[in-house]
Amino acid sequence: MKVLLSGIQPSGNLHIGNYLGAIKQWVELQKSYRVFISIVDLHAITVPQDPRELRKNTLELAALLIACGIDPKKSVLFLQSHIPAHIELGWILNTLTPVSELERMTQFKEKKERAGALAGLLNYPWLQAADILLYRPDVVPVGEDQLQHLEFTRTLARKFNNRFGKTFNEPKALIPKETARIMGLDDPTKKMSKSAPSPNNYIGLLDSPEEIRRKIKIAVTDSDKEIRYDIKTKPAISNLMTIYSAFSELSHGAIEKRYQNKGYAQFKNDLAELLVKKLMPIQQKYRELSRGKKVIKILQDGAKKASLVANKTLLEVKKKVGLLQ
Ligand code: ATP
Ligand code: LTN
Repeated sequence: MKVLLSGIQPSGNLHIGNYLGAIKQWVELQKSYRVFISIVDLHAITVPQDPRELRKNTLELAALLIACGIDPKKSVLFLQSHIPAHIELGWILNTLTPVSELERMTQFKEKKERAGALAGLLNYPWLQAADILLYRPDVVPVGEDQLQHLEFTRTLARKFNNRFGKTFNEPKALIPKETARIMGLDDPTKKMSKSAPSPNNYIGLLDSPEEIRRKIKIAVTDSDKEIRYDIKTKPAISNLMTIYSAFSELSHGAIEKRYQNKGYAQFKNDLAELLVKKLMPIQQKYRELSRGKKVIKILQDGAKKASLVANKTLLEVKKKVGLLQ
């Protein structure tokens, strides 16, 4: 079976953009891939975190991923910090990494403005490369913003192979097309983001029905009243249609037909009810999971399974590099 690996930061407020752009694909691909999902808590601390919040967000994310359909029987869900091999391989890859390449990374340049140029932020990419290469995945589903980190990973794999003999494959990025960029409800020119200044920007997976209805009601629309998909001239309604389409499996054309000669109010009302209905089972499952110790147990099992694969790769790498066993 082919292998898929992805990572997600436990930064709280998971929204429908994260769900449609990432998690939904992972869930679907469980049918055809051996899936590894790493909650990258060591990456999260490259920007300041409140320890209590970090613990809460990590458990919340694990429970939400399971509630969304990541099945611990099929897939390996684990915390990055539970597998020391990530840091060990990361260190070895770090010794092959020119500082200039790290300084050139868009994410580093952007985040250092906000968080300051800490070494952890600069060194983020070689840890991500280790996250990936340890599991020898065929594909790595990521958002467009991560393409640079994936290219960096592939370059490191090639470099290591050239120097020490064929060890790693070069994994491919897998980018979802339609839902790759769900835009903000309050500003359709920018992507929906949990770090947006206002929570009206996004629908959180844990938002209550009242919040969902309120946020959709006040979502920005375009100047005319037509429900028509045109990303250039009608970016706001097109974004809402993409959300509608993703949750209903109706095409943009079918939605246009359904809402011909009906105004935005009817469309928005139906979209809100669709979201309430589709998020309800996820929220229910999440609440059940949050009550017991089941999530912790799943993460412990995940760590056991992940470490078997990771330690095997690490041992091979250490031998090749000349580290005495
Ligand atoms: P922030 O919004 O604070 O920058 P984020 O929401 O992008 O963070 P990440 O943890 O970086 O959160 O992303 C998790 C996954 O969700 C990634 O694969 C990312 O590409 C995807 N994703 C995030 N926002 C969107 C969006 N608006 N549309 C589609 N996919 C998204
Ligand atoms: N940098 C990624 C998260 C991430 C990741 C990974 C994704 C860390 N390690 C390994 C895929 C594979 C992000 O910010 N979305």
